[in-house]
Amino acid sequence: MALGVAELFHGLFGSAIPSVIGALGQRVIELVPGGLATRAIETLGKADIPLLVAALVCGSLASGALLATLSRRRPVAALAGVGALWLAGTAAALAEPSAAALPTAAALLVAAACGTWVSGLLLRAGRGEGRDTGRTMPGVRRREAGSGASTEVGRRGFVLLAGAAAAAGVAAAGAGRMLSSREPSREAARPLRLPEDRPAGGGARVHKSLPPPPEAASIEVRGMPPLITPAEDFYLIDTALVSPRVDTREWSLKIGGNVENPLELSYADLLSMPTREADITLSCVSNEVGGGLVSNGRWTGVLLSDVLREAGVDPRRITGSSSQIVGRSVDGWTAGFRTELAFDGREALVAFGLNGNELPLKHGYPARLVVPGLYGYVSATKWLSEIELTGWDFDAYWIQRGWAKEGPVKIQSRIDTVRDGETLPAGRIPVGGVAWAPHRGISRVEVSTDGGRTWNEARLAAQLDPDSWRQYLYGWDARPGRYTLQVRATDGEGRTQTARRTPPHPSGATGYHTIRVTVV
Ligand SMILES: Nc1nc2c(c(=O)[nH]1)N[C@H]1C(S)=C(S)[C@@H](COP(=O)(O)O)O[C@H]1N2
Ligand SMILES: [Mo]
Repeated sequence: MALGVAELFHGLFGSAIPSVIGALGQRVIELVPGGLATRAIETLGKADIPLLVAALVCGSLASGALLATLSRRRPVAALAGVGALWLAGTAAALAEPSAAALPTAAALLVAAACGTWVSGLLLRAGRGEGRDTGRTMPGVRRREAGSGASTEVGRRGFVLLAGAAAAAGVAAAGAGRMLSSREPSREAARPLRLPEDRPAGGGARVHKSLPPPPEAASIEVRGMPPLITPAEDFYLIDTALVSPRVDTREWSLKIGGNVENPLELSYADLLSMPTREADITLSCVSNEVGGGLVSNGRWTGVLLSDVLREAGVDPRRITGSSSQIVGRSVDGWTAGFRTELAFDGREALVAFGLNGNELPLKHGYPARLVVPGLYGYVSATKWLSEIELTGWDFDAYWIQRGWAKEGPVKIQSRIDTVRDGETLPAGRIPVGGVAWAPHRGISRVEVSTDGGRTWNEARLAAQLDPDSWRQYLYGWDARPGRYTLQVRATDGEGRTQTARRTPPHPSGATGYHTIRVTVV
């Protein structure tokens, strides 16, 4: 009941009164050691957050039950326990940057009071006070002298009351969730088409949009991932239990720290700058060899170097105290990389669009950073609120948790058209997939069908962009038997993937994607 009422308050008043479960979850995510957190992300995948929420709800219910049990003997201690729960919930909620202290504390007090009141009712019903005989609930001995009435009435009454209380609590929580998912920017949940490309406000707006990818850049074969990943299939990694909801009328992007001319751009300001589209493959450092934490997007945005120049950053005058670009999100997450990378010619973007639409909420609406060639954890700040130039000694979120300070994407390749453990009919088997070395491009992909003893040249699709992944295909004439398939790629600078297997921590996995198949 208390949780339900708390959720209802959150729904009614928005982020000023944060969701307690959400806030508790967020604190757990922050407090667990980095290694454990990433292990959880890797093993649980997208189930990690639902599981965390379920665990917190169960934990809360269990502590409620314990306190109710305690209250029959030691009501004062039980009340103190309720106070402690209230304090913990309030502390967790107040750690949310958006929380308003007094309303949050008061709302949670009301929630705790509701829960306590309902518990009191249930306990009295459970004892069957003043009505029935010795035993109303299994194991619960009534205090009053027996009157000989039916025990069933007490038990049924208790079950009814408990059911009603549970239903009311769930209804309150449900109403709260419904209310909070409506606000404030509905369109962000389902991204809109970006405005058509036209000069804004009479000014000469320069927009470089891309033609559709050439057909030669795609190989049509079953199991091949699309060249441009649809937004709804784009991999998803972040520490936000609930994606921050940003109202673009209130949002701004600050560019500060050690810059000549600190700036604050509104959403309209950002969109009125020269924009461009760029095809950039984004990948997560936690991706295992052969894993799915990599996608290719067609991003729309403003060059990060343009934004920095506006703020008076001169690439020839980068000093120790401006050697790192730190992106900070509305919810306080950070990522940082070397300032010179924004000026070395790569299309590092302050992106506000993905595949022709606004950024989806989960992928950073209204704006995020995308830097070709860098893993997301050092660069790709979603829900971007601030870009700060600072010294190299500042450690961003995942660096504090033990991941490598610099995160260049390691060259990787993956077999997609054939799966590990598959049984295939003899004949021509298309072995294909994607290879990526963002910003360096892919110059060669080879496939082995004998566990790496011999290698066969794969056919490459046209390179869409050196920042994008590249599709390959090898037509394998397979005879019956058991085979170990491997793939390896060479980047645009002639460097071939290493066979040495290393785990994702601390700087990205290496080794060849290896699968076993049976041909019959
Ligand atoms: N605000 C914020 N931005 C973030 C993260 C985050 O936790 N919070 N995670 C980063 C990581 S580790 C990766 S791999 C990419 C993933 O971006 P995507 O979810 O859009 O695929 O976002 C990056 N940006
Ligand atoms: Mo990541």
